[in-house]
Amino acid sequence: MKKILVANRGEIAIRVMKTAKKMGIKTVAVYSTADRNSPHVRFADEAVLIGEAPSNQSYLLGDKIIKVAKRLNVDAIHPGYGFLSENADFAEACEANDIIFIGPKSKAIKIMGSKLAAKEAVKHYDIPMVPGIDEAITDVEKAKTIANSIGYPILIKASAGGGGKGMRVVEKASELESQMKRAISEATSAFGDGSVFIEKYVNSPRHIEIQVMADTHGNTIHLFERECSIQRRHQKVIEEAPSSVLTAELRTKMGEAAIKVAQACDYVGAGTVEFLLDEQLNFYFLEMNTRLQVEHPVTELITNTDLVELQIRVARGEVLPIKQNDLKIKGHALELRVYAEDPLNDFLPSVGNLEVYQLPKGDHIRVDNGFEEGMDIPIYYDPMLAKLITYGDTRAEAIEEMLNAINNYHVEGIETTLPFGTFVCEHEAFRSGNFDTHFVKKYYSAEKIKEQHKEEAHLAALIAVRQYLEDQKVLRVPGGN
Ligand code: MV4
Repeated sequence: MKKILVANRGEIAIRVMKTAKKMGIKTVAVYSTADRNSPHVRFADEAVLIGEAPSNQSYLLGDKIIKVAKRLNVDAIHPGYGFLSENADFAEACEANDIIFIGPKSKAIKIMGSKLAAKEAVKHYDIPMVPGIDEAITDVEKAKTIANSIGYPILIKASAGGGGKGMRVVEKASELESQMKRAISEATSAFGDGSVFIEKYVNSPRHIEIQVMADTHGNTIHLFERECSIQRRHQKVIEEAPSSVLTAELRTKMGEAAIKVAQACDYVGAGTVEFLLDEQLNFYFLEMNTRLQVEHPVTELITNTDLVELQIRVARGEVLPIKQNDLKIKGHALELRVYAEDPLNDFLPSVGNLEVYQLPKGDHIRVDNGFEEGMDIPIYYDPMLAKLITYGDTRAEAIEEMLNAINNYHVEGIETTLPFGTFVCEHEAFRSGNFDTHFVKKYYSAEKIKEQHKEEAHLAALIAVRQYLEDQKVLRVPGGN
């Protein structure tokens, strides 16, 4: 494998290219007209313009990307996350053109892309699942019978949905019929598939996911868990590894369950198995993501692994160089997703120019960054600028490192989620580990950030006055003795 095309942009494109370069593999970038001056274009050995700014005219054009790959004699394509990373047809098209798709086979992508097909695949492996029905429901009376048997509140979920899209909570029987009809019509228009199913609603769950890695020689390992409960409208904002609530025994059980889920779909490569953890520490299989996830760096830091290197080795047909017993958790890692969004304006995208953009530096700081000072923020794509990752021997140290790193991350010209990171890391519920997926709804408001800004301004004023008085003291000396 001499040359890899990275079919992505921003921080993940650069991150993948860094590992490829480390392995002596040439890299090809593809870019849209909006990304002409993006760092990932300059970082690659070769770069090809593939279309106009909108994703469906550029980064989603699988056929055009494959044409570029063939023309440049590319051996493999790494899809990153988002875009074509979970597109089974693209994975198949790569293989049909003798280009290695650095990811799972299309069969696994198809199975795990449907929540119902995923449940069907894993149910023979004795994996704990939320009580409910594991087939598409169209008949309201049948739905009512099932809902009564599992007890309200229930969740209606779209089989083709994901990331919270197509989910509706139903508190009582009288709401079921109208909510089901809405769920089916929404799923049909959003996903082209109106299949919905019912689950018992797990109150105050934590979102725990297990990283798995499988080679083509029958070896599947897990690389422990990530806690992703700090979410805003199903968008993860802070992730960490390990979770502050998992016991060693629970970690082993969830790791083994995740490996079985991967085996259930003959998985190859890097994948993530998502679970819900309830207040009694029961875990339930939710879904499997068949891609390298945004938050993978926290796993890399506590296991001292390079997951992209493992992906490339597996794609080259190598036996996994790591055995399960080789893996140990060391320390604690925290990731803050730095979005160009305004926490004081309902996290709406903040467009503009990165007039100042200076990254924090330090032994315990990693910034997977996709932007440079002076760049404009394109409006066409996910507004994530970078991922700020910090490491400590303990969770408390990782949190302190994060607070310091945020203070040394200087951005002017746009608003970002950095102040939100400070709010979370200073909050007692987060610091104590006593939180769930309702943290943001429960504790956050824009007022909290405004209070934070006031305190910072007050502190800055005090420092300025003290400095002024110090200077005055020095200035008074010439007249005195
Ligand atoms: C659930 C749940 C509670 N009960 N299913 C969210 C998106 C996808 N990963 C599945 N998700 C959930 N499924 C049952 N039966 C809670 C979540 C969930 C969540 C729900 C609302 C708000 C934020 C959430 C974050 C993670 C998981």
